[in-house]
Amino acid sequence: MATERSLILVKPDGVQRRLIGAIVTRIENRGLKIVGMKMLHVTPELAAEHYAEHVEKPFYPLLEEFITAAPVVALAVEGPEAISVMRGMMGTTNGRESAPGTIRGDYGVSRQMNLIHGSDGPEAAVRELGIYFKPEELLDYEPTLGEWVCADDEK
Ligand code: D4T
Repeated sequence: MATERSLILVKPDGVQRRLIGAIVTRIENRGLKIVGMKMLHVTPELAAEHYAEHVEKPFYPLLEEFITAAPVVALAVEGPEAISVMRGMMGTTNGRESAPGTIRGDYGVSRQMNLIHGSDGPEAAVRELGIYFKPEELLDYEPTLGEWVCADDEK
């Protein structure tokens, strides 16, 4: 078991629909630790860096238009297996197919406007955290309730 960090974005639709609080609350309630948080406007250059694997895909122009259309909230989220825990909480890409109980399944019906991004593996997490955060913007602290979230051998 490993403590991991994941790059999470509340996408422009989540910001515009006033779901920042609902999404952050779910992350906190799950017991994950927020170690970085900022609001920013994604530029076309940043979008191309983040979505490098999709830049040549037919849907990319619309994806770029969407992700740059309003601010996002970027979060660095830490916890035991935080990457897969967050992916599970997010649900599948298309909100229409996402299970109830997931963020996308509870709040969305769209494939593009799917509210949240989360790193899909350890390498992606390191790369994406490096895109959105300077090292000094990721904070180390001991959460007061940490010892009641999971056992020492799960950290
Ligand atoms: P992200 O990367 O935003 O967390 O979403 P996923 O990991 O769930 O999905 P993805 O990488 O396959 O797609 C990235 C992003 O592109 C949007 N998209 C995707 C789109 O607008 N049209 C499409 O046809 C596809 C496949 C949705 C998420």
